[in-house]
Amino acid sequence: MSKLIYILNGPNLNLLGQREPEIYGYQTLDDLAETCTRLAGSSGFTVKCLQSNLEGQLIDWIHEARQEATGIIINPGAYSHTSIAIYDALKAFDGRIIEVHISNIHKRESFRHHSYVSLCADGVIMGLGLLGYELALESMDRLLD
Ligand code: CA2
Repeated sequence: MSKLIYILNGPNLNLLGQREPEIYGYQTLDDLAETCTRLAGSSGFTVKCLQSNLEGQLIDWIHEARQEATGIIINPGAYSHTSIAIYDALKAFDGRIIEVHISNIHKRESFRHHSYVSLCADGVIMGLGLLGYELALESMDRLLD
């Protein structure tokens, strides 16, 4: 059976490629989904790429992943820094979790330096742009071997 990985993106990441390219680059969320789907296919994975601006929706998908997925790659956006609810939901997930940030959150404002999600992630990749998601998928492949 093919391993299913959820790739979850949080608030404002639907704007990728439309604003602030100096921080977030020129690629869109659709480009990202296409790259991840292709990369996953060559490793024998299936990916489900989802984005929401709503905290509750992200939590519902994490609960859904408990039944369906072997791993979660998540960029919780600004909820990384605020959401104990997303942290609690991820703690109830038994598979592997990799947190991705497009920017290096430690090089930015101090309110971005702490992430609740990092407390339950197996690994954190940041500052490498959208390449971070590709590296997360490769790492997931190795972690789930
Ligand atoms: O670096 C990251 O990936 C972040 O998770 C992005 C979040 C930010 O709040 C985190 O501190 C770090 C913001 C996402 C906003 O995405 C945009 C993309 C394009 C244009 C405008 C916003």
